[in-house]
Amino acid sequence: MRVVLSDDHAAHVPTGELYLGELVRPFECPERWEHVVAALDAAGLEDRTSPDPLDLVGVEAVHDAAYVQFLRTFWDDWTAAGNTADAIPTMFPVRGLRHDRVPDDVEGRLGYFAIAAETSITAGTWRAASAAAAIAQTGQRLVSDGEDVAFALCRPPGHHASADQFGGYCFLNNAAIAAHGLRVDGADRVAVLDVDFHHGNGTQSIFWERPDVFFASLHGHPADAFPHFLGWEDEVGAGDGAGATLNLPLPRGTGFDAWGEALEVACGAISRFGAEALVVSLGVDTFAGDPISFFRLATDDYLAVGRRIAALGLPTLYVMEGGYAVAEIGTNTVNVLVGHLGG
Ligand code: SP5
Ligand code: ZN
Repeated sequence: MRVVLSDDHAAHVPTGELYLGELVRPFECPERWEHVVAALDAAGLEDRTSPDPLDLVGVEAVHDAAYVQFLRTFWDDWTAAGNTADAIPTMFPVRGLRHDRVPDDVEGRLGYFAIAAETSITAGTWRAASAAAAIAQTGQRLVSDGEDVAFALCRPPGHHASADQFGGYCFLNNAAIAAHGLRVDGADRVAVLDVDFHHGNGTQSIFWERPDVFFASLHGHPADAFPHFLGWEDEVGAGDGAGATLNLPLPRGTGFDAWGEALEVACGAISRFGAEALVVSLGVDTFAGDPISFFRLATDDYLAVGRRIAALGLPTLYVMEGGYAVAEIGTNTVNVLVGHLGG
């Protein structure tokens, strides 16, 4: 299996994460990447590729140009204003406030383009986030050019990033960029299967009105879990995209029996949709030992996840999303890939 990855992920190292009233060591950390690479080594998945340069046209097909410009230039503006610490948004254009005007003020713009205050922007955020998007694009092109399956080891993750907002540790929506790229490079219908513990609000919103990209997500019910404000089962898409979104929210304590049944439902829907290519938003924060999530999957279950996805028989790009049980993230992630390959 081709694996696309880059050391540039290490440029994004936030100092702290605002969590339950404290600044804690961020759950989304560079060690996650190291453990995945070590597990790839251990499994003999050593066919490594560096990303091609970022294709900005492909990025701006799913993100607003003004948002991309914000991400690229924000750190310079923030430091020019005299700030030295990581940037944490504190005020947002919520109910009753306007979001048709972008503030000039650096703090105002930070909140305008954000969904949550647990995600910091640092000096190296653009470097890492743009490299992650380039990794997804390179993996996508490998699949479009005929690889059966590839793995884009993206960090930071992407599925919470919408057309114009960051948060949930995400800046550019790597999976959405790849899904759109698969369309451009020849697949008439593409599916995104999001198996991260959290609802992929960004991916859903990007494809909400599109009939050509099916989005299916298994996740902790938004009544109980981040991102709190999207991911109910009555969200099915709109306009031309009505029926091309499938949400399978699941309760606290969900183990592999119930989770696997939901995966079966999602896979059935993807087959009926007639997808010609697949992007998997691969988060392993469904693991029982995950520190911020509440499903109960075991390490061996991930082999069965990969086998079921492979049975779809689609050209597939796996894109790394979440997973915060750092010591186990490598084995859990690689088990999906090994299962896909028939192990
Ligand atoms: C890509 C990804 O997995 N992003 C997840 C971002 C979640 N950030 C918010 C975490 C807050 C979790 N609160 C859990 C409280 C447990 N008592
Ligand atoms: Zn997650």
